[in-house]
Amino acid sequence: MERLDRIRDILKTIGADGIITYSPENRRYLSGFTGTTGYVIIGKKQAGFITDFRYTEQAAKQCKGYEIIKNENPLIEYLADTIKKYHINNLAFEDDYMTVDFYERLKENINGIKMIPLKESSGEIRIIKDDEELKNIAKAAEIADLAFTHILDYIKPGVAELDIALELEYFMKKNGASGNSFEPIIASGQRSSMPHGVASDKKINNGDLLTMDFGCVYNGYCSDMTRTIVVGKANEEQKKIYDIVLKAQNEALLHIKPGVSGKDVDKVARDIISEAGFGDNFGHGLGHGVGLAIHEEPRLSPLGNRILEKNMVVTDEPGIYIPGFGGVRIEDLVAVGENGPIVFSKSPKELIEL
Ligand SMILES: [Mn+2]
Repeated sequence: MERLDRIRDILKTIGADGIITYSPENRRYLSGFTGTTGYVIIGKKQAGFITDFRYTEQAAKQCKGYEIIKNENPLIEYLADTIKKYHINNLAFEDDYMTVDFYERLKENINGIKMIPLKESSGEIRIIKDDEELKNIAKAAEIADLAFTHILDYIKPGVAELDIALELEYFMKKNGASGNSFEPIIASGQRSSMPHGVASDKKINNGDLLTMDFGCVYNGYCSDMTRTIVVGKANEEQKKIYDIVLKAQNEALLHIKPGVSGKDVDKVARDIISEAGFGDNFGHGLGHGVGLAIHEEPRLSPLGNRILEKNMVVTDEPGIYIPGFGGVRIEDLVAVGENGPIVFSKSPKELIEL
């Protein structure tokens, strides 16, 4: 199985010959298991899926190439036995997920076996998407696009941000999504200067900037998009800020291709915003990877050293936020194609005045 080969290659680079993983995303990615409890242990030749009686039948159907092991209590002994049975000497683990308590109990039960934190390698596991993953992400983006078109008819002065959030979620679920990929950010008027202003009971006023950042989950895969509109007629300052962000977003998009670092793409947008005089008002990274998790590798930010490769999926989402005035963010979801970006988000980006 391709994914098992890939993880074994990653393990080699950190001197490990096995791994225990149970974060929901890595568990699903490596085993195919969609339930909520289960432990993946991969050795040089074997792979095991340990779960309790509630899930053994499901695991047997979903986890191809895995030995299904039913655990009783104490769980930790079943894990330790499997690690020993697979002759793992250097066991990688998810240091960004495993609790200290779990780490200590496992270590106690596998004495002599070295435990190696995945650290940065953790982000490498799911960083390149296969065709099926790309299809799921594209579908999740398509549902979000439909929801955006739908919501434009719904928005009018007097409607609360929370109502917009609820309507988006309802619409996306009605159209095949299993849920939001995160709590929608619906920020209007002065609230739009808060990059992560989740929906409140504030009602939309005429003349408000309205930032909507949302996405859904389809077959386990996330989408993420942002559009900012003006409810009513935009004033000159709103238009000016919007145009700068749009220019930064479009220019950065053109630089999303194999061989370029996340940092370089971020710089393209950041330079445009800084030169326009708003460098201090763009206080977050340009984008992030998206897949089974809403935020994953690679990062497009001043710290993004990872070189982009074909079939990574990232967001391009510059913004300008001015306290007391409001904010603008525009975000597309994009796959890194062989020669440039493949943009999943199809919603228009010209300023919409409702
Ligand atoms: Mn995003």
